[in-house]
Amino acid sequence: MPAPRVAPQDDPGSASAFTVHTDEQDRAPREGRALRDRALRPGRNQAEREQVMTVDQNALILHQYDISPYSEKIRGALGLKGLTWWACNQPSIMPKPDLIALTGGYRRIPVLQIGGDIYCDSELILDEIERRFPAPSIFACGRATAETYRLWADEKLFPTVVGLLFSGDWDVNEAFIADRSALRGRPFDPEAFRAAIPSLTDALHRHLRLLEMQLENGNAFLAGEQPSAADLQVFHNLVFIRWGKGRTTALLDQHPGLRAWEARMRAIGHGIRHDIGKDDALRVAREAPISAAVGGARVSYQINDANSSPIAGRLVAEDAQRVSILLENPCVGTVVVHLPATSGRLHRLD
Ligand SMILES: N[C@@H](CCC(=O)N[C@@H](CS)C(=O)NCC(=O)O)C(=O)O
Repeated sequence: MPAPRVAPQDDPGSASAFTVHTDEQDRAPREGRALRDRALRPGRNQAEREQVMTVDQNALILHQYDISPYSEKIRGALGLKGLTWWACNQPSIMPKPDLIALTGGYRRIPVLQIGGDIYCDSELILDEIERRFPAPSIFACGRATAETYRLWADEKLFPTVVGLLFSGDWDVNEAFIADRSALRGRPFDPEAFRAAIPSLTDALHRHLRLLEMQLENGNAFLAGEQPSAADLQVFHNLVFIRWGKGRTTALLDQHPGLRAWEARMRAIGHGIRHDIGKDDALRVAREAPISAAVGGARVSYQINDANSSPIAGRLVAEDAQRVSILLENPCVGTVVVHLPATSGRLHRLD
């Protein structure tokens, strides 16, 4: 595993001054806006948010968008650890030239940038945040418990929520449908979701009932008295439901046993959020010191998504969890992209 890049804190050349700005085009639904507002520290106002902030090579820059459930998972982890971070808003559909410049081809959200290290995928991001900021641990629940919740949430709960929301409980346009169809390699079809509403509704109630039962033992959180990755793996799905137009929220509200847990999760917040523009995030990458040795084997990594282009560069490190590839391009200089080992295939070109 490559050592994290740590720029000397007292090196003035490693810091850049940026104006912190908010996303003026507020397209998030009302609940999304409320969620984002909760990310602000109590007492902070627009004027304070627009003050000139210093973003250095150690800054946590989360490439995200506000109504992205997987970004919400990471925002919760940042909150749980009480971290300060910068949100760099990216488009929710292709093209995403600035993100692709950083990742070499990975187009999903969230992506965490720390200087010139680029971490793709929420699981890899959780691991890296835990490694760099071990206390309080988000894995007090145990890694196996966290992974079990992740598998269940990603494979059962999330597809059910997507089906219900995109059956007409969320505004989508043709461009979004075309983008998600290309990503999946099969039609993203609101009509098919509509036809499945009865079975999706049954499934959602079953899933939510399981969560209620888990909380019936009196624990404040899913795996005990402390919030952990088990909660983070699930909670963003309920937040996603509440961003919808109301029909799926009405189903969620039939499970009052979840309300107190939702309130406890919301109270964790998102840490201390600032905003950073895309050009400034790219500049942070360009100015970052290069920590990995240049000159590993030439490789390309093909992400499993249907329409992703191969990520080509030099292999820096590889283990069961991640593949790290050194990339070079004029927009970002030299960066190391860390990809989940199980989300694609590595090809050696030499
Ligand atoms: N396995 C990925 C899934 C991430 C994901 O699918 N994110 C959604 C947004 S919440 C996405 O990227 N959708 C396509 C897009 O935004 O371009 C992770 O855990 O990070």
